[in-house]
Amino acid sequence: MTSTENTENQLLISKGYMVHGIIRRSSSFNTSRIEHLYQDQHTGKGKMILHYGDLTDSTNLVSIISKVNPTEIYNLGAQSHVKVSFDMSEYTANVRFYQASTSELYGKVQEVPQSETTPFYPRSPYALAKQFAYWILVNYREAYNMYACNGILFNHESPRRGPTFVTRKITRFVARIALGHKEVLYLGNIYAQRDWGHAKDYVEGMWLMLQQDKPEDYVLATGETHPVREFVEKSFKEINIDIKWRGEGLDEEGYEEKTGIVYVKIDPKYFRPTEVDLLLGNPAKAKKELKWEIKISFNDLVKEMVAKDIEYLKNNDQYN
Ligand code: GDR
Repeated sequence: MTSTENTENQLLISKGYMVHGIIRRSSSFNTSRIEHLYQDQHTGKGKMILHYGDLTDSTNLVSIISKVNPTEIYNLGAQSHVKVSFDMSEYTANVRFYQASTSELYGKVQEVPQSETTPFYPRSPYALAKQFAYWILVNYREAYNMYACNGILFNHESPRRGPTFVTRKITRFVARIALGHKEVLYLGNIYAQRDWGHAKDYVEGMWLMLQQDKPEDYVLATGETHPVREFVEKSFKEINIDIKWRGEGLDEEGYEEKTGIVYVKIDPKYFRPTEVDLLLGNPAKAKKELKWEIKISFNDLVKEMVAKDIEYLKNNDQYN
């Protein structure tokens, strides 16, 4: 479950949709981040139903789709077996399909800023699988005249981001420091640059894509890029620590000047064999055609993520 999936459900519910989600079976509970959405069912306000399923199980997917008969499908799964969803010909004429494509498709820098016309150069197995999904969607749109869109979304974050992604890893750590823990944060490539936006803005764009007269592919991005290092600095600023970096290159460490406490170290374990060095998107098409606008700035995103992590940590013993 991703931060977007979560925020998208909330947006759709607020627009009056009945949302059906697919979750994988697991031996432990893993729905804490959406509990507030579906628990309401018992009070009559429920607008979300979860079905057990898996994107790799086509029979199960076909059965859920037949039962639910949705008007819009948002495929945010990482293992994208888009094709399966199209194996029902009479149904495909009506459904509107959103495919979560990604700025990872741009991979090795070919052009900056990156737009809908920039060539792809995927640099990870994840991005390669996404490239397949991107093109199969275009192919089905052209072959069967389906209403299907690729949203090429640049990084979008929120306090619900999984803790292993770099933004949340940083803000959780900063919250721990704020509350007096003495620890070191280990990071990989702090020079990688990302075009980071707030998931709340991006889900609005995803929805807008499915409300147009004609299905097309759109880049959603802020048009600003920041190195990971800046995300670290800004997050520490939120708790009034002015990180100064020492050392050169990737072995550098951050420390708090007055006391000399080391907060950040580089661990090559987090380096990727092939890195995506620079992502900077050009959202001009979405702005013009969808009238999509970014409402939450980079600074406000950092502020919200740090504040929420401090709040979570204060209120949740298990989180320690
Ligand atoms: P990304 O997100 O790979 O851009 O994909 P992530 O937050 O994992 O990495 C961003 C950049 O930070 C660098 N980095 C680290 N990353 C992690 N996870 N942990 C670290 O300790 C660390 N140190 C430095 C990375 O090398 C990278 O350059 C996200 C995912 O949500 C994808 O699914 C989605 O498609 C894209 O965003 C858009």
